[in-house]
Amino acid sequence: MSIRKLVVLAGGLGGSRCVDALAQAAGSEAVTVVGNVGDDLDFLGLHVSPDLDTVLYTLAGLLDEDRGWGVRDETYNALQTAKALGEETWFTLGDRDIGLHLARTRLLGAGSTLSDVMTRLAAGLGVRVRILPATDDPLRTKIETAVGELDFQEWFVGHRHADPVRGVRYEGADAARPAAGVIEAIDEADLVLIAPSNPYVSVFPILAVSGIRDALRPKRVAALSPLVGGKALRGPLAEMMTSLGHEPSARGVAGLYGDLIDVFVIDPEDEELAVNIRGAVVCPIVMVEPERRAEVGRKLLEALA
Ligand code: FO1
Repeated sequence: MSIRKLVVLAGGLGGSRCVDALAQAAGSEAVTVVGNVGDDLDFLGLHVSPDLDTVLYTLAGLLDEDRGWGVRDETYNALQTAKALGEETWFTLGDRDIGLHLARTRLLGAGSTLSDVMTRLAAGLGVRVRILPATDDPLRTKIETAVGELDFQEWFVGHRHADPVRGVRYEGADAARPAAGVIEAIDEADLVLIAPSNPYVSVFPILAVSGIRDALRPKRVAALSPLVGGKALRGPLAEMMTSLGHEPSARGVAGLYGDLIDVFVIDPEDEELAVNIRGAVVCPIVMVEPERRAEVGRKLLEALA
């Protein structure tokens, strides 16, 4: 089967690297991203969409690859001024990044939807992959911990994701509708790929939007394991799985997706788990170095075709 149109459900750094790999292998026009907005926040009066922006900056070649978020070669003059004026600065926004948030916040205030804004920002940065938020409606991930329920970024950045997670909730999901174009893109796709992102805080907030899970049912859906050798390349997934009572392994993640997926791609390092995973495909999935991504993307498409 040839894969001409692909939808990627993506959040965070793992998601953006995967989108980059597939766009290099299949061509930018072949790929539509349906991105997580559960970790969006309003900070210093600006609307920040970290997961969508990580995808955008990665594809534009602007991402700070070492840090995994924000723009490389940043400066922080605006934030320092805000700090000197007594404003909150626990969430680090660089000057260039702030420029993007200023544009987004103004456009949203003038009545544009987040999906319209993302189309405009992508065009402005020369990105040809279509980046859609899962929803234009408010949806926020909430993390339940021993110290109470925290907003996602309060837990992730403010508390350095140190508090063990007791539960995760997607506030607003019941009322949230898919953004314009999301269901159509899924309907037209030859394959829907769930990126190697954290299921709880990147993928489930997308699937929580009414209509998206149902749209996936007739499709061929493949997921890439976000854990290799039981460890996430970045982020707290393994710890979250343990604290939520699941085995922190590729097999554990496949179990979380259950019969939503037809194929589960694991890294050769986890080959011995394949016999116990329904629809397991073994293929290299580590795509940290930008120069290796085209090859990883090509092998992945070959394995999934
Ligand atoms: N992550 C941090 O660990 N500390 C930060 O101060 C921080 C700021 C930030 C600003 C813009 C942006 O797009 C991302 C930012 N991130 C920061 C990353 C972000 O919290 C996470 O990448 C995601 O939300 C989790 O996928």
